[in-house]
Amino acid sequence: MTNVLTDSNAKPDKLNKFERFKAEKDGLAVKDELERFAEIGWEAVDETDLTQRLKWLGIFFRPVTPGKFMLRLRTPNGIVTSQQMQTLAEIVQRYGEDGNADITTRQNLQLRGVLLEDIPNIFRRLKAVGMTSVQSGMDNVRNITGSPVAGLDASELVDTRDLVQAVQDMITNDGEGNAEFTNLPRKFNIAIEGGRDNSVHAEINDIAFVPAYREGTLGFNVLVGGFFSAKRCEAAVPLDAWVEPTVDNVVGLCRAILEVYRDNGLRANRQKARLMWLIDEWGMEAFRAAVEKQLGQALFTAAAEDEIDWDKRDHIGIFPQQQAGLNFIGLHVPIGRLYAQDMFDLARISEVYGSGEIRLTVEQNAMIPHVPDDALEALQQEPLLQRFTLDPAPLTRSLVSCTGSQFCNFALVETKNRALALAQEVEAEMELPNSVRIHWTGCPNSCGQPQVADIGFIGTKARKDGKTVEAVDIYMGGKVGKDAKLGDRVMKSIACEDLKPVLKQLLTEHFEAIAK
Ligand code: SRM
Ligand code: SF4
Repeated sequence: MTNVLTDSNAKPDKLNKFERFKAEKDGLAVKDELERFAEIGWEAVDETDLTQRLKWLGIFFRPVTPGKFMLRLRTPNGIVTSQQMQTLAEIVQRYGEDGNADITTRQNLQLRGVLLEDIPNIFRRLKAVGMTSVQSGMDNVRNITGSPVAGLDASELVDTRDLVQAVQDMITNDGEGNAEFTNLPRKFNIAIEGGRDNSVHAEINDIAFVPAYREGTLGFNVLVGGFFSAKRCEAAVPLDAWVEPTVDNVVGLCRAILEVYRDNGLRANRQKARLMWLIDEWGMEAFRAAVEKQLGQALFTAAAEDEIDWDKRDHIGIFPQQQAGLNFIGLHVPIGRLYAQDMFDLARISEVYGSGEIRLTVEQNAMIPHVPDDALEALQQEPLLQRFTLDPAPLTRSLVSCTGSQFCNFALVETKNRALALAQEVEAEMELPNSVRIHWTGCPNSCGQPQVADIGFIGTKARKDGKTVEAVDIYMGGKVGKDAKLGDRVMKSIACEDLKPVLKQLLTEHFEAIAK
């Protein structure tokens, strides 16, 4: 059943404005109007279609750069072929200085500078290379993350690639758009981890599958309800369920949970519409029972322990694969920003040295898999690897940043450029024995995941010398990998212009940094 609002909060007079415009016209409906929009130009498009419904197709109007749109793709499990990367490079190249792409914290790509008049042609080109941007924004399931070394890592437990693709295909109707799941109460995140190091940050997803043995059989324990929002951040909690790692089981459970959420999720207050709020209201037992009912069968109870027992790896550098003689190469992409030439180079390098495949990570980096031992030396001489290095300095190495004020109208501060400049300045002045994971996010929406970082910065505003200045709240204590834990706020409203000495002190006190 589609778009049925059954919760007590969903009486028409109580619906929030997003629910009202969705009820008037489904977001996906703009798919049939793209040619017309392209003809009339963005200024003439109905405001709700322009600023909201187009996001159902991944097309984001940017108030900061009106007329230059952001296009958010879907890259299931963070896998992109060289042909796809080449096509994306050609698309952004057309936009000159406005054109670029960001690797996102969901192992995904967003293109910048896109003109609405070009969208029909861009969509034809994406389809020709097997890509889609459908349902990547607003009240939809976002890019589904999976282990970035799936099928490569000798120590992997489950290869997540087919599972992630199958879940995406179910949700998006093979990329064509699926009206069954285009009116969720809010955004929704799914992650499938196949390794021991929790490389997808399972705990911050609405549904997470983590490897676990039950009575000697390998499968997944299932966590639900993890999310970040401006008002509340929660790690996912056990559903007390275990599934076999097959497409039918994983897709079936995702479908059942999504249907329960779609039909019962809270729709009155948009700040309380994520899955965890429904779980809170019902209690886990009732939620689990509803999922079982929707599934039409009982769930296995969870395995006592999961198999996440390693520290998180960042996959930067050269690593032997499970296939003898082959390696995966993790490139550090500073703050995840790619320009057209970088994308052409990645496509070419992956073909010349690898198998024509590129992987993306939630740390906003790229990987080239399937590089034979005897190609390693030549690959390391490539000019791109002088910038996307295999051995970055300890702060830039683990730096993650959301979009910030350059393109995002929610932003309270500039993030990406500032993050990189500060990390490089501090690295020039201090010795650090280990990499320190610093995450920047431009506002409390937390797209840059500051709560999972060793040191997280959340953009805010502060008063200094009678003026309003860009500032950050500082979070610390985020732990990733085994026993993942969210960090807490340790300082408030530090003006960005005063941040360097504060960061240096934190690095000295907590991370054994010493002055050079
Ligand atoms: Fe996000 C909204 C960027 C990952 C929580 N996020 C936005 C928007 C769409 C706001 C807007 O319209 O401008 C940002 C687009 C800016 C732009 O032009 O790029 C935006 N979010 C991003 C990205 C690009 C950050 C990045 O630089 O990597 C990430 C895209 C992921 C993707 O490929 O789909 C991104 N956002 C996240 C994450 C991290 C994650 O998923 O692991 C979170 C926290 C986890 C979560 O959702 O539970 C996140 N974004 C939000 C929220 C707060 C959600 C909430 O429940 O309140 C918003 C605001 C909203 O939805 O109302 C938001
Ligand atoms: Fe924009 Fe805020 Fe998300 Fe950064 S955290 S991308 S500033 S919404």
